[in-house]
Amino acid sequence: MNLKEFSDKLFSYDSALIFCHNRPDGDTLGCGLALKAAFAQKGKKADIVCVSDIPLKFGFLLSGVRIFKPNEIEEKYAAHVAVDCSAEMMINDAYSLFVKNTETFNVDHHVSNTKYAKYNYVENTGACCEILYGILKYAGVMTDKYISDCLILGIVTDTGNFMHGNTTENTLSVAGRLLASGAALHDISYRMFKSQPKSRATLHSRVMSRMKFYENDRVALISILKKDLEECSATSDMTEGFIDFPLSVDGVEVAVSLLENRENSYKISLRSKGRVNVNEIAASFGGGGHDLASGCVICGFYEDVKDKIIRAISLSL
Ligand SMILES: [Mn+2]
Repeated sequence: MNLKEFSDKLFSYDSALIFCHNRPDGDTLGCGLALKAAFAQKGKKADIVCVSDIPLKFGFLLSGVRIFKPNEIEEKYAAHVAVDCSAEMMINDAYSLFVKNTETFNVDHHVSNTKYAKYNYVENTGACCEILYGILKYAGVMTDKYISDCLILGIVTDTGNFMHGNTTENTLSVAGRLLASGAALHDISYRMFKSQPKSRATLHSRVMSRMKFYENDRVALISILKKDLEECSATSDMTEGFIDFPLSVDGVEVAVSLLENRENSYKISLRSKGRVNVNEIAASFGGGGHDLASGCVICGFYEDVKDKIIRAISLSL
């Protein structure tokens, strides 16, 4: 199915329930909010569901939009659409709701996508919002200021403000067209990259002061434990972007972040400068993502989890 066919099919339905991934980022939310607004523009109904709470920093774009939890969904929607979700596990507990409808759509930019829907559109772009821009264009949706803001949010966050290697000519071309239609690029970049609450700054300095190096300083590891969050009055969503700091260290090839999400369960994030394919490493633990940025969950005691992931990385160095 090409992009136009996917767009035609998606917009042939009168209502949609949009699924954003757990621990939502700017890309999944940007896609979700833009698609909901696009449906509204066509006189159709769409709602957004997400298992996680929405980080405060995205509040400025919600403008009264309610993001539902799976158990709050009572209505039936003609189609179910997952945005920026590479696998069933990213929709998490909402997956059982997702598959209650036979008309399921999956639009994503992760190479590891498991094509879990009836209609799948996966393309290796910088942000899923880049793909969504094309879908909305084919559907004849006008990219007004609000939709442009939503889409540029996903693009700036997933490309690290156009600094990651996933920034392509298409990324900049879509971003340019969004700017032309009113996207507040500077304001949104500033909110995402140049401002933070005190609790995050406190957590950041604490976590970075304990950074550890392995494999002749080619691997840098940070850990965020439950008690760190509690003692800094911070929430786990605030750790987004932390991994950029260990990766920035000269000589480091792979950065690892261990986030304690439950007792004896750690959410692992991996970033590579290019030599190591961290998608393969994450996949060996049942996770996935991109070659340069991926993640997985490993259960066990902290020291065991740390040893397992460091050993897996050392085999790829
Ligand atoms: Mn994304």
